[in-house]
Amino acid sequence: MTRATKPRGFNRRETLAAGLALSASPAVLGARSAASAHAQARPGECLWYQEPAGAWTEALPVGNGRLGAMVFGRVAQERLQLNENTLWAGSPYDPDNPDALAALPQVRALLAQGKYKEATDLASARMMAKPLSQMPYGTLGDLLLTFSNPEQPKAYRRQLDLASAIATTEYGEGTARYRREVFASAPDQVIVMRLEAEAGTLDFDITYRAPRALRTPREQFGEGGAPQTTRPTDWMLREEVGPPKAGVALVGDGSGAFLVTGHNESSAGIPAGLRYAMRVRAIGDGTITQTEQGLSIRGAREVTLLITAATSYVSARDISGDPVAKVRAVGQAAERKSYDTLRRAHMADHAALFGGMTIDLGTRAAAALPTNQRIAASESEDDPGLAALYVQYGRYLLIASSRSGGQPATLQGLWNESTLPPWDSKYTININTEMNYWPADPAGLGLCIEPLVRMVEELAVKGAKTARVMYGAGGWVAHHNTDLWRASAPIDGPLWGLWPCGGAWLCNTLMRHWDHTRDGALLARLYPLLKGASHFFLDTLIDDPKGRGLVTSPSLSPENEHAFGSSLCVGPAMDRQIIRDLFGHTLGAGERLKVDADWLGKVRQARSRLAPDRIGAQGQLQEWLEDWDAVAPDPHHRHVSHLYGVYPSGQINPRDTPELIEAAKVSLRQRGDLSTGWATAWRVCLWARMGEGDHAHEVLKGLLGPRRTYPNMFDAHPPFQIDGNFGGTAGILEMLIQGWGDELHLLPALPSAWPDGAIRGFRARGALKVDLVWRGGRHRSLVVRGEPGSTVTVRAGTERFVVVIGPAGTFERQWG
Ligand code: FUC
Repeated sequence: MTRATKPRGFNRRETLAAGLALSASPAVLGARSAASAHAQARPGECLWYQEPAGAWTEALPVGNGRLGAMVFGRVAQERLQLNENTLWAGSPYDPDNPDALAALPQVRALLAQGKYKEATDLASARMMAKPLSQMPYGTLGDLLLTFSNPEQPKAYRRQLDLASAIATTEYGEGTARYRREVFASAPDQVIVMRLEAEAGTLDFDITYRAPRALRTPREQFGEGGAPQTTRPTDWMLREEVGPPKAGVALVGDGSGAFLVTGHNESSAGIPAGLRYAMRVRAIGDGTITQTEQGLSIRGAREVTLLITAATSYVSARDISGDPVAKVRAVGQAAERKSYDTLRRAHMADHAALFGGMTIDLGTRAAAALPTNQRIAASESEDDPGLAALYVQYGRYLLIASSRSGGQPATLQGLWNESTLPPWDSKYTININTEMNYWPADPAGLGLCIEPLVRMVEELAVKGAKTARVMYGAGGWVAHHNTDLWRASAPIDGPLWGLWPCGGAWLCNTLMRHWDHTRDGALLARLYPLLKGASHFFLDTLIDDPKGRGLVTSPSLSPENEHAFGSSLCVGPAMDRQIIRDLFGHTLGAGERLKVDADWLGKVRQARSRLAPDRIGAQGQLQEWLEDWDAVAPDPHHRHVSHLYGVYPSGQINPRDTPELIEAAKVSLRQRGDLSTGWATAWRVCLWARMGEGDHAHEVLKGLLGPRRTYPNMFDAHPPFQIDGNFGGTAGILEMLIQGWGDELHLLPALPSAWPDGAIRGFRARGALKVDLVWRGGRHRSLVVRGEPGSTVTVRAGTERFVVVIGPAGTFERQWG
C-alpha cells in the first residue's frame, strides 16, 4: 500500500528562533558556514572527522541508556545502526545443574591432592551450567536513508559534541548545503534525527534492515592486529537492505509513520521469547509517501525523524510487555512536541549529568587535528588534550549507555550491530562489568550506577537458587558471566566459568558507590545483597589442607592457567582479596544499620581466618596460594587478578602495606604494559595507584594509540569492548586524585607530561566534590565542597592536613 501524506512541518520561524537561542548549535543553515556552526562545540569536548564512517568503529554513538544509534554520516546513504537494550536472545531460563552438588566433594578432593586435570574433567562433566553458554545481546538492525542524486560533497564535516550529546553531519553539493543532527533523548525516549537542506532539497527513501548475524573475524579476538583501517573515502557508498527476514513485518502506522515488528533470536536451545517493535515517524515539509520498505521523502527542506523501539521484556522473569502499544504511545507523545522542544529537553537532561565535571590537561598543536588523526599520531606526538577528551568521552559513553531504569552497560555498552557479537556482548563479571563502573562515581556520574544495583538485586535472586542447587549453600552466588536473564551458573567450561566470586565483586563495586554517596537508604538496600553474598562464603569456604587459612575451592584466578594443566585451583589470591573486602563491607554496613550482631561475629571471625597474601620467591605477589607464578604458561596474561587488592580495592596500598606494593610492582612488571584494551586500562589504574605517574602515562599512551583505540575512540580489545574506555577514564582520574585508606591523595601520580592542569567536579568518597588546579607539577589551589562539618585527611606531596568543610559547605586552600 502506498499512501501520500502532506504532514505538518516545523514552522520555519520557530526553527530560526530556536537556532538563534541555542548558540551551541544553530538549527538553521543560512549565510553561516558549516565551520562557524561547528565552532560552537568546545574542542576539548568534541570528536570530529573530515570523512564519513566506513567501518562501524568509525561511526559515532548516541544513546539514552535504553535506545542507541551508531551514526555513520554518509552522503549517498546514511546509516543509523540501532539498539534497544532489552533486545537479547532467549527467554527466562534456568541453567542450574543439580548434578554439581554430588560432584563438588570429589572435585574438592582431587584439587586437594593436586590432581588438577582430573578435577577439571570431572567439573566439566558434572558442574557446569546447562546450556553451557548464556544469551547474547542483539541489535535492532538499521535504518538506511538512501538519497536520490548525491554528488561528491565539499566542506564535509561530522562531529559528536559531547556537551550537547548531538551528532552532526554537514556538507555542501554545488550551491546546496545539508545538515543532519541526531540525538537520543532520555526525557522523551526517542532517537531524533533532523535533516535540513539549504538551497537544495531532501529526496530520500528510508528503509529498514532487519538484525543480521555478523561474525567478528576470528583474528580480531587475539592480541595482535592494528584496528585502524586506511581506506579511500567512498562518498557514494551504499549498503544492501538484504532479503526480508522471517517474522519481521513492516506496516504503515498513520500519517508518515511505519511500524516494524519482530522477535528476538533463540540461542543454545533457549527459545526466542521476546517480541520487539520499532516505530519511525517522519515529519517534514515535502511529500512523504509510505513504501513497502519504509518511507519515501521528496522535495523537503526540513525533515525530522522520530524513532522509538521497545520489547516485551518487563523483568528477568516477565516478558509480557506490549512493545507495539509502548512505541505508539511514546512516539505519538514525542510528535506532539516541536523539534526545538525535544532538543532543548534532551540538552538540559544531558547537561545535568555531563556538565558536572571539567578537566584540562593542557593543549598542544595536535589538538587541532581531526580525532582519527590525533589517535593515529598520539603515541609519538605529545597530546595531553587527547587524554582529557578520553575522560569526557568515557563520561559521555556512561551517560549514554547506563541510565536509571535501563540495563547496565554491556561489554559494548549499548552499541552492537550483530546478533552474534563477540563474547555475546553480555556481562563478564570477572572484571569487565565492574570496570565499566570504575569511573562512575569519581567522574560525577553516580546516578548512572542505578542499573547495576538493580541487576545485582535480580542476580541475587537467581544466584540463591544456584547456591542451593549446585553447592548446597545459603546466600547467593554468581560466576564469571551473566546476561539479561541474570543467569548465575558457571558457563563456558571450568577453566573460565568455575569461579564463585562474580557476585561478591559486584557487591564490592556497589559499596564503593555507597562510600561516595554515604546514603543511608542505599546502604539499607545493599545490605541484603552483601549479607547473602557473605552467607554463601561462610557456607562454602574450606580450611586450606596445608593450614594457611580459609580458602575457596573449586576456583581459579580469572582465566589464567597455571602450569598443571588447568586454571582450577584452591584459594587464588583474588578470591581471598575479594572476600576480605566483601566481609569487611558486610561488617561495616551491618554495624551502621545496627543489625545481625551475632551473625556478624561469624563474618568477623571468618575474615580474620582468610589466607593472607603471600610474596613468592621472585619477590612477586603470588597469584596463587602456591608459588606458581614463575612457571605460569602465559607470563604476560591480560588478567592481573591478584592485583585486585591494589586497584580497585586499596587493601594493598603504599601507606599500609609497602612490602606487598613492592611485590605487586614486581608482578605487574612481569606482566608487561600493553595488553588487550581493558587489561591495558587496568594497568594504568594500577601504576597510578602505586604512585608511578610516568609509568602510568606510558601505558596510557598505548591505550590511546591506534592499536587500542578505534577512530571513533571506542576501545579496541580488539575487537571493540567498552570496558577499556571506562577503565582508561578511571585510570586518568586516578593519576590526578585518589581516595583510599580514608584519605584523599592529590596528584599522587601526576606524570611529567601534564605539568599544568585543572580538574573540577571530581567526586571523592564521603560525598565530597573536589576542584584542583596545578602549575609546574605543583598544587596551586584546592576547593572541597560537602556537608558543613564533614572532614577528610588530605595528602598533597609530603604535606598532610585535615580539611574541615566550613558552614557554607566549602573548604579552600591556595599554595603560593
Ligand atoms: C574475559 C576476558 C577477555 C574478554 C572477555 C569478554 O573473558 O578475558 O579478554 O574481555 O572477558
